[in-house]
Amino acid sequence: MINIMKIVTAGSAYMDIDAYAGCIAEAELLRLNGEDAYAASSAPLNESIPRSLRVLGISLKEYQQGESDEFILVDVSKEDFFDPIVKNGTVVEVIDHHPGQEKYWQEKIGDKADIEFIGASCTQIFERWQAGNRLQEMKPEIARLLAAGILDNTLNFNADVTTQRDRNAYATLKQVGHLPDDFAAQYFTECQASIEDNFEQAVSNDIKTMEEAPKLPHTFGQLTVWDARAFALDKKDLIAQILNNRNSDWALNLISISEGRSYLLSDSESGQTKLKALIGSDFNEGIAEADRLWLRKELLNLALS
Ligand SMILES: [Mn+2]
Repeated sequence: MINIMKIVTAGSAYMDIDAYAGCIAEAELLRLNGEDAYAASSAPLNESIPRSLRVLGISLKEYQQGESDEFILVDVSKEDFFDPIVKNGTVVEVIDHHPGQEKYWQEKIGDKADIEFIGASCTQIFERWQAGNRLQEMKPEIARLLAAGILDNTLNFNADVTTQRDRNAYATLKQVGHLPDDFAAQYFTECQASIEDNFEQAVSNDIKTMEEAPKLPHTFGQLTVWDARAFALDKKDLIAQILNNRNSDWALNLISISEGRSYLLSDSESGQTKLKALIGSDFNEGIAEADRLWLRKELLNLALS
């Protein structure tokens, strides 16, 4: 008899909290439903998974190749981005909230492709627990992980991808996990501390080149923190040093979640000129305070329109 093991995994570059929590919670749900399953990844964890969420006993396991491994992908649907462990078996299910690969997977695995454009994969996984009537069996630690994944991927419900489904999922998870009212502040404050602990790496992890959009600075970083006001002043020289090393035409979008606004950082003349032309923000000592929260991808859409 062949032993089928289901392995829940995500992308290869790094794991954020949406992928991490989604994989762990999906594997737990499969086990409750009587299947052999575990969550595994060979990717590094990023700073969206602070220490308090790396709880002993509720985490990823090391992948061990079995005789018949089936893979379930969470938070990723582009095959090029899959964790390399997926090569050891067959993909039986894809749960993702990034558009682009819906048709491909629909043709390949039919209704086992669950690709929807909502705020977080953790919302999709939560809804599976809800639909299967398993919420009363959800450990508070799992609820806490899923809630953090939704907060992170929706930027505390500020991002344009946020849907009512994400809000509903969070509201229920808050009860299941006995989360305090200021859980968002606690979570993002802890993430901000881990960014500061490993600052250069955190900046380098999210730098994109905007070759397709000449109206934008060529090299464009993005960093998300809870409260960016003091952070921007404190870190702007270090940020300039890191970005200037890549290209003299640069900027960084510093998202301040508690204020619901962005600060644009640049000491580059072309970077400042381009951003002023695009959104009318004036730079003062290398910092422009935007009147709203911008995602870099929204600035890209604006520059291309
Ligand atoms: Mn995600």
